[in-house]
Amino acid sequence: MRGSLVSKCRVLIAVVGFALLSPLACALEVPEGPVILVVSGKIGLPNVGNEAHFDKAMLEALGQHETITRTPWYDGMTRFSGPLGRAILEAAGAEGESIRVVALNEYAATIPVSDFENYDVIFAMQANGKALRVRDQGPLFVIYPFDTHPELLNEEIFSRSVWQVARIVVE
Ligand SMILES: Nc1nc2c(c(=O)[nH]1)N[C@H]1C(S)=C(S)[C@@H](COP(=O)(O)O)O[C@H]1N2
Ligand SMILES: [Mo]
Repeated sequence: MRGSLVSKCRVLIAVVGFALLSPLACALEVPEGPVILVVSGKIGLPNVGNEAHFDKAMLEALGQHETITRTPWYDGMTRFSGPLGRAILEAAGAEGESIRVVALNEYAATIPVSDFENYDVIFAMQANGKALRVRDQGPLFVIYPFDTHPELLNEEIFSRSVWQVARIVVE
């Protein structure tokens, strides 16, 4: 079982009690299933070459955050779930100020890392309990909490709402 990769590594650090070992102990495990998301650029915790690769189970292990909101792309209230952007960045050891989020069709948007600190922005894997397939704008869709933060309802944030996300480059 994968369980929580982060908590396992925390326990190991606590037992070993040796801060120098922590980067080693926290390294991401290698994906077993199809790779859904590749994080590259300024990262400190790569698992495949100098990139951090995530399969579905690894993204699920980061914790699933629920955002219930209206969006310009779905009818009415929709319940999205997926890992928080900041959980992904933390797991990859991201060290940059902004990220370039690239879609399967090569559409890309730059998102300041501060968005992930100021808001619970998720990389949604599900909508209303159903996995987002590529034909439903999956496998990952950047979802901001629009209903609880109406200041997000603007064209700049819409342009950061990338669907069919495949890659993140930390800049
Ligand atoms: N993958 C992907 N995500 C994307 C886009 C795109 O072309 N491809 N367009 C962006 C832009 S510029 C906006 S304003 C919003 C809304 O796009 P829509 O009005 O075509 O639905 O989605 C964003 N996310
Ligand atoms: Mo746009």
